[in-house]
Amino acid sequence: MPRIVAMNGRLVPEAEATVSVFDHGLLYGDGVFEGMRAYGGRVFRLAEHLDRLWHSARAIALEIPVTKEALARTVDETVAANGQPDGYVRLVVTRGAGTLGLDPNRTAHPQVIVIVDTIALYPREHYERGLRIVTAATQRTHPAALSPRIKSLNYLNNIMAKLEGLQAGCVEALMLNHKGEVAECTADNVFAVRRGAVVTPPPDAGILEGITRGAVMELAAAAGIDCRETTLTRHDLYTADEVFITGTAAEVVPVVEIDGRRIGAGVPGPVTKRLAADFHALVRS
Ligand code: PXG
Repeated sequence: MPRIVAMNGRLVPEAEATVSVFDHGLLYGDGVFEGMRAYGGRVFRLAEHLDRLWHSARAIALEIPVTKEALARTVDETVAANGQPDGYVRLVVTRGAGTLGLDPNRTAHPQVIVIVDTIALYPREHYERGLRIVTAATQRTHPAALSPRIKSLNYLNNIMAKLEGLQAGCVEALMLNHKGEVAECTADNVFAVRRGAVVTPPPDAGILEGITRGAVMELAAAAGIDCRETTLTRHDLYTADEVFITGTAAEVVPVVEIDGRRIGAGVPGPVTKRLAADFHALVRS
């Protein structure tokens, strides 16, 4: 069955879901996106994803030509049309087609696209045994160059780090900021557990404020686990009792080795397991 894609609110077969080669989303990565998940036909924290999409757009002075309410309805319609109650949902807003120069004022008609697809999950063993990751030499983009808080269509910074991870036989890579502090992974946020407390870098470390990250921080608080944003170095991760990463696609994944150092006991720890279980319960509630 061909996928159904929403192009500017209109549901069309994927073959008809096309954009112009003059679209600045293609030419310059000029646009924003969201990656979301549907569980049982409902998108997890849709309102938060829409808020983040609008903030990303605001930051690049892109006016999204629909209301949040209308886009939320289109998302629901697209999920339903694909008969995919548990799937991946991608929202994309491009700057629209224009001239071959950078000037965003010489573009028109931002394209608002909703794609529903199956979700590419990590193998089960990653959750059961934990991930090995490495630190990428590629630094996370300096916030003064391009804020990592913007989920823009230009993901080359993350892809450069992802390539390094893959070259080392890892599915994720740790990224440090321009100060050498822990920022995040290429498509996931990072947490450490030390002496029973959960810590994670603050937004000004140069990270995307993950929706999963926010949910896990709430779950920790609800479970009576101390959870704080704090600056972290690689040393803090190497010497942590537990490390885990969070993201829409990954959910909560234990990390048991970083740069060849075993983390804690080298197996998924109790706090990680508790928060992963609580997260599963939350998304399916
Ligand atoms: N950091 C970065 C740089 C991300 O891109 C996260 C953290 C986690 O945020 P959420 O809101 O998902 O908890 C992301 C999320 C994909 C894909 O297609 C990427 C993300 C999310 C979903 C799918 O690879 N990135």
